Amino acid sequence: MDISILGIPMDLGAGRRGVDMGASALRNAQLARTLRDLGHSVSDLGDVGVAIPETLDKHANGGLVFLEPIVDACRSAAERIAALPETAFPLTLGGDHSVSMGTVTGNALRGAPAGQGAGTRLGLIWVDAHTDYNTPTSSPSGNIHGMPVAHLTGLGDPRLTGLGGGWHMRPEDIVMIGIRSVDTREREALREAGIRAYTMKDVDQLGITRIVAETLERLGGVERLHVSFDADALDPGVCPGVGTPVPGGLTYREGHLLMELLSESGRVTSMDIVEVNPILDTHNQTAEVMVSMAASLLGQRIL
Ligand code: HAR
Ligand code: MN
Ligand code: MN
Ligand code: MN
Repeated sequence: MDISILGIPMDLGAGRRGVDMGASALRNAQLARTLRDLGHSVSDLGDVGVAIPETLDKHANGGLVFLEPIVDACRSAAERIAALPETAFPLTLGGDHSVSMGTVTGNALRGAPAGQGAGTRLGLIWVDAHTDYNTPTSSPSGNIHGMPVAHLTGLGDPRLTGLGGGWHMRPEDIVMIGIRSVDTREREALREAGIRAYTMKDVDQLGITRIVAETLERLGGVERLHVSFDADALDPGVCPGVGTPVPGGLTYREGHLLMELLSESGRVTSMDIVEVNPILDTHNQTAEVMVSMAASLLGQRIL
């Protein structure tokens, strides 16, 4: 596979500093070399430009903290990804999870004819402790990393919902896995939208194997799948370097099995790794675990 790595070193969407260094930590954990050793051709496209928070005035624009620079970074990421050939596998490195508004949009627009509302159908597998389905009015924090999924489906602020020029995700094309932290108003909105979310209770009861089978069947009509992997989906014991840890997460093996089974499907065409926070990490463990997750998704096997 031709893998294109793109960094988006942005922590403007998170409530605390540090995930802007996530892309660097993932590169330092031998991401490119690991994927090359699997036989892939890997090109690192460098980073998208992101404003430096210390140079900005931290104000909330209609309930959205750092809205304008986040829109700019997401737009740059979307443009870079949309311009990649359809055969490339974009592997995007956050940054906080608000970068996914740019990466998912860019992947949907890849190979699509230009124009208002253009964009292809893309399945979204959201691996996260959180559902990230807040809107500016429901968000308890104003932090945009809690809002990307809502905006991808067209709910929320027009400056963020407009990144795809009228393209939006269909809620029925979204499946969430690893969920264990949902705000009250998010819960209602998710139910209303009909987004399938597998909680940690579901992981315990059904197991990853059945969840992946159901996910692939639910997304059966969608040709291309994007995996957006928030490091906090994994248990804080496995990935301590995250800004919003929630106990009771996926084990190391549950994470790998999820990636291995998705890899075997042959249908995943792009991936994000987000929310890695080296300031809060121990010896870059979280970045190393996330590199190993990417390797499993991209074909690494035990035997
Ligand atoms: N739900 C909370 C909020 O909106 C926190 C969610 C953000 N944390 C994340 N996202 N890491 O996955 O503020
Ligand atoms: Mn997230
Ligand atoms: Mn999260
Ligand atoms: Mn378990």
